[in-house]
Amino acid sequence: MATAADVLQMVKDNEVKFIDFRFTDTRGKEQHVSVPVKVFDMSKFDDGHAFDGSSIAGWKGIQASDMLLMPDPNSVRMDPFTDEPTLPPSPLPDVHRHFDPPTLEGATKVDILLTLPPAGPDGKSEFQVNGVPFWRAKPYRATVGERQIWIVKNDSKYAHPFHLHGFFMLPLDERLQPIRPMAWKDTINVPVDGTIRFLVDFNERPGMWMFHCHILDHADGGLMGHVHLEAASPTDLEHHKRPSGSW
Ligand SMILES: [Cu+2]
Repeated sequence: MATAADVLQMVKDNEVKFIDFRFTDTRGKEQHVSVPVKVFDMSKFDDGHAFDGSSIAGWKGIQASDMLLMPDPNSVRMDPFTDEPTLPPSPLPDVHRHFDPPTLEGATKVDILLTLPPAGPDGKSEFQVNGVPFWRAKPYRATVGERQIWIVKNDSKYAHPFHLHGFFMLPLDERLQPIRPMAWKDTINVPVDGTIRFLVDFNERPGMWMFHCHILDHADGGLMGHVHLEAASPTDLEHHKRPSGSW
């Protein structure tokens, strides 16, 4: 538990020049107001910091928008992204989300080999996924409700941050057990001469989903692919409907 006194000590120790008060509005957008350190003292923790909330969506109009922001000493952090030493209260959660390990039994295995064959007589080279660059590849297939375990081996002399659209990936170890602590990943690096393994749960949203190396030159050079996720029943498609014109 940090106290107001701890915060003032932190200000002193780090020669902080500005305090950035941050809060999240009703719609989940982060808002902030910066003040020079000379107007920041113990009274801010008792009296709050007065500000005008009229510019915040969904809050009161200008005639009724005087508000008080009450700093929480427990949420204080040094801001690493400013030139001047700045204290923003921008807390990271201490407790991460818990989830039960998904069932791996019955998951379909998909082997992926990433290569960069030597350049041809024309001097051109292309990255390949299972022996073909993106422009000659057929989509990989899955059906809604299917779990797949992808084993992605890198035989090229470049690392490839592997990114899959639309679904998160659960990293697995050599025994195909979840790596602890478990985390759903958006991108997983495949090191040079390395292999990654992950579980993906294609549980909704049929359609064409892309995967690619997140080094965009590699993606452009052929290291991309598609997963054609087919609907298992008409209700899968219901879920996929969007208002026209939006994507
Ligand atoms: Cu790459």
